[in-house]
Amino acid sequence: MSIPQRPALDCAGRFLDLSRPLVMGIVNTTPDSFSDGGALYRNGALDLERAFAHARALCEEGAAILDIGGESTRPGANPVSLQEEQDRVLPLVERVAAELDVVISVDTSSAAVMREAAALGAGLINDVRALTREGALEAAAGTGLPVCLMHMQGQPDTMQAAPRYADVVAEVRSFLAQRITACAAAGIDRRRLLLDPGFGFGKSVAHNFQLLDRLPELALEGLPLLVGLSRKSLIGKVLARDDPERPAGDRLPASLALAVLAVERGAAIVRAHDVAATVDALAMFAAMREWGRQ
Ligand code: YH5
Repeated sequence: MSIPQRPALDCAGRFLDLSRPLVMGIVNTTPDSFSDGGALYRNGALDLERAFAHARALCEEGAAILDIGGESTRPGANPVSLQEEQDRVLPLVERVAAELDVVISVDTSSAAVMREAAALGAGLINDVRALTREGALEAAAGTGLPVCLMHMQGQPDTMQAAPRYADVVAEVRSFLAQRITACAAAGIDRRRLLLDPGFGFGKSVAHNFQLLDRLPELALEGLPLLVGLSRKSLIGKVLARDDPERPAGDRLPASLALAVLAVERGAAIVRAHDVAATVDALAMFAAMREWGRQ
């Protein structure tokens, strides 16, 4: 039996074949980043050379997409000014577009950053606020780029305080459905959309695992799913339950397990810090799909 083929996703002239799971490598340019912890900074300023070297390394490890972001959205993070976000993100987008053969995703909620990054060569918009900020729908529509719509309950500074849902899967589905409708009204073709449940964004451990287990229900209208589970707090919480001594930094094996569980449930793109290891893990899934069922 043949599986219906999805047409490749046009990311500003570079095409993503979503018939096999792809890895989106994280390039975080914020100084307070949880895991890449300001490693791209020197004397308090973003070092463009270091950031570019990191981007190039992730490409060489097999990332199909690089997600470049300048706003910290981890739990408890403080808001960033537009100027600061532009200064962090735009020079790196320009440099990567000029020198690397990769789709650039810009991780932003700002209409101005969307427009400017697209003009410099970005191929995808990744908005954790699903184009709800002022002008974002219009800006994203104008770029012609694909857009990842993510669910979040609350705002980053307070979202993990007391996440509450009657039915987390139903609520995430209903939010995403509403954003698909808003995109359609703004002239964004459905075929340009990716959906993301937003693991860790206003969710308890139980909420996150319900969403993961029932991931297939989130693929509204058959749209491709993107997931971000790499190194997130839910891993630290689950592991701490079995072993309180376990250092929080040691999250790679668990991140790989979650990546495989997600693609097995239909995720098309996995957002990850550890690109080489994630590519290897997902290659086993692809091999099973290729050779397993004859
Ligand atoms: C996502 O899931 N996540 S930024 C806290 C951590 C580790 C990692 C406490 N942007 C997503 O990666 N975009 C982020 O440890 C995202 N989906 C999409 N589409 C948060 C992050 C992180 C937070």
